[in-house]
Amino acid sequence: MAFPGWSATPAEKRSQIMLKIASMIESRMTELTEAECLDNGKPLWLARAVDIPRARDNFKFFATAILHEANEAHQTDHTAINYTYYTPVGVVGCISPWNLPLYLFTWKIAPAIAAGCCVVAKPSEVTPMTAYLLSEICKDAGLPAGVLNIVHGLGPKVGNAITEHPDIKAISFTGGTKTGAEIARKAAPVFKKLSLELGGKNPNIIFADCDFDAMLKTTIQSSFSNQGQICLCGSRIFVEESIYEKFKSAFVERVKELKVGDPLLEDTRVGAIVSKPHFEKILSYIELAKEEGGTILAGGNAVVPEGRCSNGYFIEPTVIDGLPYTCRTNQEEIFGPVVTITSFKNEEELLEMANSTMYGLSATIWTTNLQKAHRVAHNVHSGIIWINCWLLRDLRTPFGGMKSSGVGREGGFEALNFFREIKNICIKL
Ligand code: TXE
Repeated sequence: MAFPGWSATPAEKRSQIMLKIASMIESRMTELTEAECLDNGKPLWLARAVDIPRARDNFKFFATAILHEANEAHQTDHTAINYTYYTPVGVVGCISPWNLPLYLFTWKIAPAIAAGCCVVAKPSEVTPMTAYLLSEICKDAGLPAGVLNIVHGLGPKVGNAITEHPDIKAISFTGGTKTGAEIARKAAPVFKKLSLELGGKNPNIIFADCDFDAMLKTTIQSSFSNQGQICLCGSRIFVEESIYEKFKSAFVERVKELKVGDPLLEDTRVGAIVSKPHFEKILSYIELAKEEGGTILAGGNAVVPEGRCSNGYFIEPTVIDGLPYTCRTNQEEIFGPVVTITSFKNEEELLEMANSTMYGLSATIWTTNLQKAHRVAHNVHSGIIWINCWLLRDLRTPFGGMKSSGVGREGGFEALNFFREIKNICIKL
């Protein structure tokens, strides 16, 4: 019942409610930040600087986007005029993961409700707290009942029910590639629209002519932010042969300085791994790397911090070299504070290695040579390329991956249009 009402609500009114939600996220920033930190194990400062502000901005961005749209028209010589007409697809499902809980949950919900859809949304069962708080905020902001329906529960049960429900016309999912494949299998026979943001095994490509200090600083972040539990982390670092030794020693030295421990402490750089099964999975990959012949240059072990977090799941930031690019450690998504470093002789060899995985989400390229930067960017099989930066986000840009990293793009009008049916209307002149 909520759907026709919400889809018929003028864009300006939808926008006002969404802006109210954004400002209420802002006013409950401290509470949301603490909830995210306690639920997920990420450092408090990170939730404060990134996760919750971004959740607020997701609402702001899509709330204002719908006030500035224009439809396309195509003139067919002198015989006809076509115009494009958009309608919301109806009730949609949004399923999100645990690594950036409120950030990714709202990244899906905001464009869906902005487009005029009603949403059945499921946060990860591992990190439900901020989704619960969001439901309070939406009520207080005056979002009509039934527009956003947050359902908590396990993936195979609740997530699957959302995927299979015949009245849910589109699914926007972020999570593991295996789960994405399962959702695609269920959704395909009934032709549901699908947006799948899946895993990554992203190359971080470092040429000898890069700005070394800037590269080193950002490479620490792109390797270990959020304990490496971001699908965009650059977990495979490729370094041009002539600076390999210099990079290796400078990087390892910086990595060893990163403080692992209580996420509530301001000087913690690496917080807790999200869950015991995930902690065990990451450690098993470190063991695998050793079996595959890798050398652990830094980290490699679980950490037991003193005090409050002594029974938590902490892993040292880990750097491994000496592995072939084809081995499992270098091909499978570990999704933890573990990176490998590999040297390359030339662009040809680099591209062979960088493009060798089943994933194609993002890549980072470090060079001061503009032509080389563009050439490599064009030849790396990834949906998102950062040159001399990492995770510099503009919410208008298409966000998503190639190959097994997903289907479709989020962000900007791509996201709004995913939640719409697009109709062409042709008028004979
Ligand atoms: O994610 P799942 P998991 C990767 C990462 C990680 C792996 C598995 O490599 O180790 O995925 O993580 C819901 N039908 N990423 O198992 O299961 C689930 O409840 C419908 C990458 O924790 O994919 C949760 O809400 N839904 C990633 C969501 O899917 C189902 C972020 C994601 O959980 C379902 C997280 C089903 N059958 C993990 N089964 C990224 N791309 O950022 C589970 N779910």
